[in-house]
Amino acid sequence: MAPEFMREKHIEYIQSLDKKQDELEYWLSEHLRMSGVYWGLMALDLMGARDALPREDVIEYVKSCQHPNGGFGANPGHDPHLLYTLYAVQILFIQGALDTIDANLVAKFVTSLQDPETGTVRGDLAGDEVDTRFVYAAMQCLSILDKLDQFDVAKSVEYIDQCKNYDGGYGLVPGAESHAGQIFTCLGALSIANRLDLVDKDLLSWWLCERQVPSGGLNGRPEKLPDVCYSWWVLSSLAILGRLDWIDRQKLREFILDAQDDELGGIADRKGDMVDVYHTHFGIAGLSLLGFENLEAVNPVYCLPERLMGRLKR
Ligand code: GRG
Repeated sequence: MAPEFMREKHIEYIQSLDKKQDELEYWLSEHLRMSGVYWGLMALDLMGARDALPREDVIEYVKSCQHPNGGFGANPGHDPHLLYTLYAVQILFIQGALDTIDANLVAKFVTSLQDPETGTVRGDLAGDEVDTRFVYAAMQCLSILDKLDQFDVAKSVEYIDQCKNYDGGYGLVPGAESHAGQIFTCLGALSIANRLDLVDKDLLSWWLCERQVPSGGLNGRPEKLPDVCYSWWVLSSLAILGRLDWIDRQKLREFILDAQDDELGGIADRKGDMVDVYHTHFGIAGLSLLGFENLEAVNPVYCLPERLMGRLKR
């Protein structure tokens, strides 16, 4: 039988993460700090413990990562990147502190990453890496800031449609293999654009529910190992398509609960592995989508608390 959900342990685990500055792991993950704050804050929020991190310190930290061009880096002094800009905006949104930044400046950074000819979006100004993750990140960011009108939504929707595969899924770029993470970002972007009509819903839902393996866990593509994080990438996609009941919810719940660490708290990719804040967040968000453990509801498109969605002007 799977263990109980270890709410108090998970809260303590997340609170402990910022106190490990004498450990190598803390510094090895320096380039991910902004993501860690978003994941930690979200997990706490869904557990109803949103005050477990000091609000003012969080806001001040996020603002200290902003570059004069409007974008945010993963840590103070790091180059700005679209993904950290999204996480920064999400954190400030959760904290009700969006009015402390210049939304137009952030939007200018984000829109400058879109290629007006192709609709592709780069992750940063220095590189030429394009990825469907970035289209989603740009659109969610601008949607929260109420600046989506500054972005060529139709052009990027056209690009996402080019990434659709014969199996109904979506990949990183046109012609790339379907992957659950990329499917989430494409469905998220299409949902923000109000263009879910372009999705082959039945075909894709079949592909998504076939991600459940006999252990109950979900993988990200055929023949791969299950991983707790796909309890988000796959499940949120099924939620967007209105097909959450196409998988065995109880078996997935047990798979997630089995991946908890009963000493340290936190959730790992699968049973017996080391926990981290990424899997802790996506495990809890997955349980929330499944409607278990008295968690706050999470919005499957924005990966933000559902109760705050009324603040969006969409
Ligand atoms: C606000 C929730 C949110 C997200 C922001 C960063 C991002 C936008 C989306 C990431 C989507 C994505 C591509 C997720 C997949 C991550 C992952 C586990 C990749 C692993 O890929 P492989 O090939 O692993 O290493 P598999 O499981 O296929 O063996």
